[in-house]
Amino acid sequence: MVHRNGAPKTVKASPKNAVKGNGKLPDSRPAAKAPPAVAPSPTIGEYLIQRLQDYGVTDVFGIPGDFILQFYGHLEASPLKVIGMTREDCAGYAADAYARVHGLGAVCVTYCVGGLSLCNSIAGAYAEKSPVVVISGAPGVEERRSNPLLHHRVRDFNTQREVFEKITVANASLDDPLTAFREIDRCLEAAVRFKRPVYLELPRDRVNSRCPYPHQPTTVEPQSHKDALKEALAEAQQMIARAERPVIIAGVEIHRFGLSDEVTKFAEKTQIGMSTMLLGKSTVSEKHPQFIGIYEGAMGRESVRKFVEESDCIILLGAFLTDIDLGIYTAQLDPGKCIYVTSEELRISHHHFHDVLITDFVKGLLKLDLKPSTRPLPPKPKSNGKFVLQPNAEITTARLFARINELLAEQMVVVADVGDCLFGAADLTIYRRTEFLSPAYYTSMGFAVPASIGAQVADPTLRPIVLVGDGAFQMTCLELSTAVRHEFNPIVIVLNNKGYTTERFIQDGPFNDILNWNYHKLPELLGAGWGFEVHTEGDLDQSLNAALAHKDSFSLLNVHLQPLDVSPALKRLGERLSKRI
Ligand SMILES: Cc1ncc(C[n+]2csc(CCOP(=O)(O)OP(=O)(O)O)c2C)c(N)n1
Ligand SMILES: [Mg+2]
Repeated sequence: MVHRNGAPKTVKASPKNAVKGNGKLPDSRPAAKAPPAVAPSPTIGEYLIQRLQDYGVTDVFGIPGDFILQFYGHLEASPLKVIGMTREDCAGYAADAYARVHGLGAVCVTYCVGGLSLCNSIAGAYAEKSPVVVISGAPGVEERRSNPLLHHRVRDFNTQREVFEKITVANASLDDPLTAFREIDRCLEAAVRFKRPVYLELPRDRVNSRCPYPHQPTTVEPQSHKDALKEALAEAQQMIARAERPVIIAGVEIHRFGLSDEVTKFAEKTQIGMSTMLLGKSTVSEKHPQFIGIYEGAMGRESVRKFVEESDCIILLGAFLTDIDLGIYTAQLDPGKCIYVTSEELRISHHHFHDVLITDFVKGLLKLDLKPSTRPLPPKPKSNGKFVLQPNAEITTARLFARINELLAEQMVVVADVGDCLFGAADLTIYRRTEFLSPAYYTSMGFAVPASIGAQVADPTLRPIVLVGDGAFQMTCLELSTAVRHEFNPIVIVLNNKGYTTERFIQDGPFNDILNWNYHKLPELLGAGWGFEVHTEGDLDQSLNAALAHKDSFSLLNVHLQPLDVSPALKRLGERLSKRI
């Protein structure tokens, strides 16, 4: 999958937004030289669309409403494609997935009823570092004058913006043409630089306001402090050279900043084994000979856990140490033995460095003069051999994942929702880089189905394999309507364990029960798609083969599982936790 780290293709003003001359009309008197033709300065709406394109955005997700309709008109007339969704939160998940695949995503909604419904998915994008541009309509500046009770208003006209202030890295109200153009530049740059969402509010009477002065897009290239970078690399070199048992852990930011090649080359050059964390799963190829497996504390494979925790130099690159990643706090990592770099922090043992960019540090590591490590890699997991089908056996979670592992191929992206499907998915082997999408830290149920739409919009050659629990599926499954409209063909596997099994695992009660739907009948409602009901391994095999063959629409497998049957990963966690208590 292509990862673009979101750098703008060009920052030059295009003919559409070119601002030439002083804005005065040419004079009709004969002159020695004809004055240059004056192109009208761009409107705020036009400029925003142009800048999104400069950053490589080709599609915008959302739902219109009267406060954003004018801008939708501009979008329609532009090369950007609008992908209409059934709900704004789904549009947010789709834009988030698009951003993860493509480098920058955008979602466009109406005021408050649309915007506030986006909050949860944008909070997730913030937490998991996915750069999404939120564009919301708003009442016109002129119509706010006498403080009227315009529809959709909550408290005052700034309420929605104040809410988004907390869940975005930059925000602006494009209410003044004097500042709006610079504000657009500032916010888009912040999204790409910090890999977090930004919020732009566009009052409906400002969409067609023109720039009153010649505006050139601005970009500021952040730079590392040279001496700090040099010292940090020198210290890292010493620590790695001294280490007898080094290990690399690549995290999600390695994907977001487009550094997977550098990390892989660093591992190859130094012969150090590399691992990832769940949120960064498939940041480096899981087929690479030096890939040792996912590190997830007590939830992961024992050999990987030992290899990492017995290390005297843990090189954590772009990894956030979340509780899910650390196997619900069961991991033991001594900070004194870590080289820890993210876009927000650089710590080598207990020394903290400031003003060092992750990109410069990782590229710098690659240039260090280091002897190859002689530490033997942990043994690869024993393969259970080829999946031998037992056609009449009742399907179990473990066997379901074993069969899915066989199915995975290039050009597939695994999109996992929250619940046991996420834990089970950790054990899948993802062929190429960054072909695993999931909300593995924020863990908001309902992500997977809409995210699969975003992934396929970003790269139509990818076929999504969506792994989703019955509970999460009930939250956002109707977004398959959008898949039908665009002839997308995700293979959606519903782990129907009749309720909230992950929650049952912690504390059971009737609150974990849900209605058992005929999930496989959804194609009837939507007028397209293929539905399959799966009770046995034979059913599973047949329906997966049929789903692979049906490339014209989505396929949905309703896989019946026992309510207390869980994945091997969740079982491991349970067993190890119980040993410690
Ligand atoms: C939006 C949201 N609401 C509630 C939760 C709390 N929660 C975590 S897992 C879970 C159950 C998930 O059920 P299901 O999708 O059926 O997956 P299962 O646990 O059965 O594998 C719940 C309710 C959540 N993570 N996200
Ligand atoms: Mg369930």
